[in-house]
Amino acid sequence: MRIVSMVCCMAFVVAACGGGAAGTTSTTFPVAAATTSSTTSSTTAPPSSTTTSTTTSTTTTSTSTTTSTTTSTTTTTVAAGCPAAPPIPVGATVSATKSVDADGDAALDVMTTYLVGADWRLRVDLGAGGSIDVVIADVSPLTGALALGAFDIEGDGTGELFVKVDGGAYATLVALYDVDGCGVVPITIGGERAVFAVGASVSNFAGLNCDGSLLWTFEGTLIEGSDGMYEAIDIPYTLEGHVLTQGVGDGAVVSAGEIGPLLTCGDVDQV
Ligand SMILES: [Ca+2]
Ligand SMILES: [Ca+2]
Repeated sequence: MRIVSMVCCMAFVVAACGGGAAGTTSTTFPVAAATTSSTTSSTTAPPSSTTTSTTTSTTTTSTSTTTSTTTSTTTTTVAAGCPAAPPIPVGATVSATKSVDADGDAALDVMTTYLVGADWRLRVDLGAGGSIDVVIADVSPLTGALALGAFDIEGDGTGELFVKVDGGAYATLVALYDVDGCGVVPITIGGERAVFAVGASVSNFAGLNCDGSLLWTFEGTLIEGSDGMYEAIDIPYTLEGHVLTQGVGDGAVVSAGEIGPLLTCGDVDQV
């Protein structure tokens, strides 16, 4: 019975990223080698021709080494991240900021939801450099959008992004997103954006659990005349790429005391 007792002890290991430039120390060696070689040969050659050839050789070698080092450093920087998006506009309203690893490179990224004009936007500033900034479709103007955090649902190393996008009388609606290259895409079920209810009232409850390989929804309805018992069902979903596929559910009758936390996916915020 997964509803009651799912306690995920997830070791969310974020490796420290030791940044460091490589390949710069070799710059001086070709120059030194060329100079030494030229000097040696000039010792045995006639003085007049030695002076001319040594000068030419040293100048040529030095120019060539400098050019090649500069080109290599520039290429590495571009390949490591994504293009920089424009900064969050002055006057925008930031609703939440979370540290996540959305692209799975072990460098922490910053996930932000904010309102500018009439648009709620989701922004990811990547630890490797660059940023992604997209409009979130179908956000309730009553609740706005709220970044809740990220969890690696299927265990492939990338964190899926949890965002509150709507809310009703007892439940909050949570949508899921994936970083895909230098973009962010909604996770879908049956071709539609995946949105899940999380919340509880006296007569109903609904929530989400993650176990490191599957996403589980659970929900229950009070059985009338049962003295506080609920008819409940758990449903597993597998995530492949950006698509969730529903598995076979499992029903049970539970008491109110047996209902666990309503959102248990690592350190993703309760709603
Ligand atoms: Ca990252
Ligand atoms: Ca993942």
